[in-house]
Amino acid sequence: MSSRLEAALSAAAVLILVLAAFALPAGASPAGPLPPVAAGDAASFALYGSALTGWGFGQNNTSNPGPHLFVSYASTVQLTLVSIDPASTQRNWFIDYNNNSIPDKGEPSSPLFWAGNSIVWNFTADQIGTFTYRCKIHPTSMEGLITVSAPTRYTLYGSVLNSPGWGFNATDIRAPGPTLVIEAGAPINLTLISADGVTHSFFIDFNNNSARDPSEPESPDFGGQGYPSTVNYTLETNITGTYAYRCGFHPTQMWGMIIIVGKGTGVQGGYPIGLIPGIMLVVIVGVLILAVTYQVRASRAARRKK
Ligand SMILES: [Cu+2]
Repeated sequence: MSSRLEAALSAAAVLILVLAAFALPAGASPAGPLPPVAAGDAASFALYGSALTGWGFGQNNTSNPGPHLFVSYASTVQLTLVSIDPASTQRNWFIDYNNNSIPDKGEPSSPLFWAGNSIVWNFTADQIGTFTYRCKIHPTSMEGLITVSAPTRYTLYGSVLNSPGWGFNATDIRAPGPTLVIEAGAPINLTLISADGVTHSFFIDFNNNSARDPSEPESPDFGGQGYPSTVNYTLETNITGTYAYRCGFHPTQMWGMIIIVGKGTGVQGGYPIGLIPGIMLVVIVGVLILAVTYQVRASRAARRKK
């Protein structure tokens, strides 16, 4: 390999590394399903199903599409599923995250039920967004919408003594603390409690420099002398992505991750390529094309010399 090509390739590698380092801490979109968070609310619905008339909350008010269901992310949803058609025909209820009309791995899907065999079945709402629910046997004549929203309130206990970190309760404080999932542009009620009597604060470290910057949302101080041990803080941001949250006083000991999803965009079928990874992709492909062109020209020139 010629030394000029080597130099070009190492410059390209350095450029890619710099771009990667710049892109990853801030704004990188998480891939795949969201991580587990502590279960929040519970919701329960009785759904009556018919292959002829669709879904409904009662056996005399079914329709297709059926009723729009609203639940919270990470909540346990209990469905009582009742078939109102003749006994022989079987029904199922599933959330069609990728909208391909069949239950896939990772999509909540109930056991079969039929007239005389109603079931009570639980699932965890583990994707944020609005999706179609269906019967797998009658995917188009028995469907409806379900909206899974991010939580709008969290209670967080913070401590730097003993086991430093954050937790949803005083006996489970750790670092990293629990992953929070919130929706951009929505006010989030945070109840922040000092579990060790020391002064703490909560902020989102958008640029991941472990310091609270003026542009980063931060709660009032809580705990310690002169401060309330509990504060209620309304967090609101329009910035989406995955970031660290930290204590302003103990940023490296007390931290966790927060995922801020776009309003109403959901995460159906995974995340789109973000702006920064997209730019990186274009740069990488461009550099590869340049390197190949250079190599071809260099080898042609070498052949001509011979
Ligand atoms: Cu602290």
